[in-house]
Amino acid sequence: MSNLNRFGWLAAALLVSFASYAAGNAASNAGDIEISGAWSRATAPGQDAASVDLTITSKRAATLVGVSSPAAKTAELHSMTTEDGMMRMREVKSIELPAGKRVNLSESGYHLMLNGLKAPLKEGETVPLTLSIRVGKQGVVKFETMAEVRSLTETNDASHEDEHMHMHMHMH
Ligand SMILES: [Cu+2]
Repeated sequence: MSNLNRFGWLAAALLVSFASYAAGNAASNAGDIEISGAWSRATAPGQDAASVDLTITSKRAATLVGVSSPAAKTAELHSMTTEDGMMRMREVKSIELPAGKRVNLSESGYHLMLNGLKAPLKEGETVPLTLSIRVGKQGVVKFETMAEVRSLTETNDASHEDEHMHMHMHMH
């Protein structure tokens, strides 16, 4: 991706951040939600989908109900389970965020899925994400965060083999 594109994204993300900051203030307790550590792995040649992991802590019970990114045609909430020794992932409508509990998506068996990437993800870039979170009866509030793109060989605590299968499934 060219630098121009990257700066374009950043500028767009900043504008959206201001907009959602204002929206966040309107919903009085939006500041009670903390989103951190978003990251994705650089894509392999031909790979046009990527999974994103991040951590959300909400002071009050909340529900993650959606995600979008200007970097992808569509984005979904996914669960990943092992069935008969095969890693399977499927779209889920929501992910619960219990009050005061630090929820790391991948540790909980979830991830965000970016489908139809508009450009390959390269190490060192950042990918803007908009999370839709329902907080109590206040309705859905949008939160901005940036996912850091790490090297293709980056692993988290999941085994490398699992990650490989994960990636492989998305390429088919
Ligand atoms: Cu997935």
